[in-house]
Amino acid sequence: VRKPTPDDRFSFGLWTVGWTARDQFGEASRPALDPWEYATKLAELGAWGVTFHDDDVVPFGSDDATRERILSTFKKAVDDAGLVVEMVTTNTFGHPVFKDGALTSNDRSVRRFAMRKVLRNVDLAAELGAETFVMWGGREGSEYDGAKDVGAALDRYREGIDSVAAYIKDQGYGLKIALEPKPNEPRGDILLPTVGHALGFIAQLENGDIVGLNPETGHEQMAGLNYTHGLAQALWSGKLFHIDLNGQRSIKYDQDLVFGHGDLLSAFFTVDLIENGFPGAGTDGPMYTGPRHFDYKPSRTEGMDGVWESARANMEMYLLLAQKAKAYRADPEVQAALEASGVLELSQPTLAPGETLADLLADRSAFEDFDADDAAARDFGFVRLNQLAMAHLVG
Ligand code: 3MF
Ligand code: MG
Ligand code: MG
Ligand code: MG
Repeated sequence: VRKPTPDDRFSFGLWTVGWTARDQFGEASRPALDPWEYATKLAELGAWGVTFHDDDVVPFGSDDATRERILSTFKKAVDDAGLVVEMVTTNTFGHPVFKDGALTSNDRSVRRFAMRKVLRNVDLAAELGAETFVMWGGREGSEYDGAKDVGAALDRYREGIDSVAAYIKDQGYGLKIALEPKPNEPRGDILLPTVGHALGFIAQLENGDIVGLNPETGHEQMAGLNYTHGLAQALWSGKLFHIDLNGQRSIKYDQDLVFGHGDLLSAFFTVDLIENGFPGAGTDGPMYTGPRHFDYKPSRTEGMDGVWESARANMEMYLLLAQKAKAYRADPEVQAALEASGVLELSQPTLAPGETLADLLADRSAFEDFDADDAAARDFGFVRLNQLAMAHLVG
């Protein structure tokens, strides 16, 4: 497969390659480089963009002068490397002050501090020309059902997100907010655990027009859900603003494997959706137009060579799958199988153009004379269709 280029719009969180592999059970297994060193190396590998949490670049609690100095070094390195900062996010989970949450902490002073930390970072995102402001509420949640008034927490979450969105509008920034759902880890239960919960929440916002989603592969899969379906519903809702691609193998801790190194078949259909759109609508239908962003962790077993190799692997996996998904859609046998299986028929409205419910009620062929047993005898041919996908994938 060809080498990635900036036209592919691959981007990486600095915290991905920058993870020194300290975990719950052990110390770091790799050195920490300066943030700009990661950025420069990612550009060499063919990435187009980088993303970061405030604290990934400027250590928590730095004074203003230090912050300015670090940020100007960072900006220069990013510019020199020809990289785009497409997304900025705020760390509202690392410092112990956020141990019971940020925007939904039971402690009001913490909520006010969190709001200030986020707003300051919105200014930075706008200054750097980012398009998306991701908000992952990692500590918004609880371990004990009695420890959180979920109704009040959702009120405060709504207050927080609506305030940030209002600020973006008031300042005239061209930013959109993307909420990132996750079911658990680090909290026992995190608020807005899945794409569906987050979509329901966004519908309750006053400034929900600039609030959408940043679904992560592994997060949906940790909830036992189908990531591609989650992306599809977000896309259908006009809310797929950003994506965190990675790999997860079943319901367990957040593995953050290389994209495609988890559920490969699911990754194939993820890329098929992103690159080719809904089968019945194709590129005329809703399309994801944002960056191909990776949020993964180089495994703790890897040294720095392995870090760069794993970064490269994410992009290679995506390009390989994109190539295969294109061939899959272009294959006449696949098109015939899609036709035969009714996948394309599903795009046809159930009522005919101009047909009213009264017409349907009067249509005896739809009910009174409908032969349910005959219709039940249909063979949808989904297994054959899936086997064609498999053959393209592994062939
Ligand atoms: C945790 C995550 C986060 C978010 C990030 C927001 C540290 O599981 O996925 O990464 O992606 O905070 O962009
Ligand atoms: Mg993850
Ligand atoms: Mg994650
Ligand atoms: Mg993520």
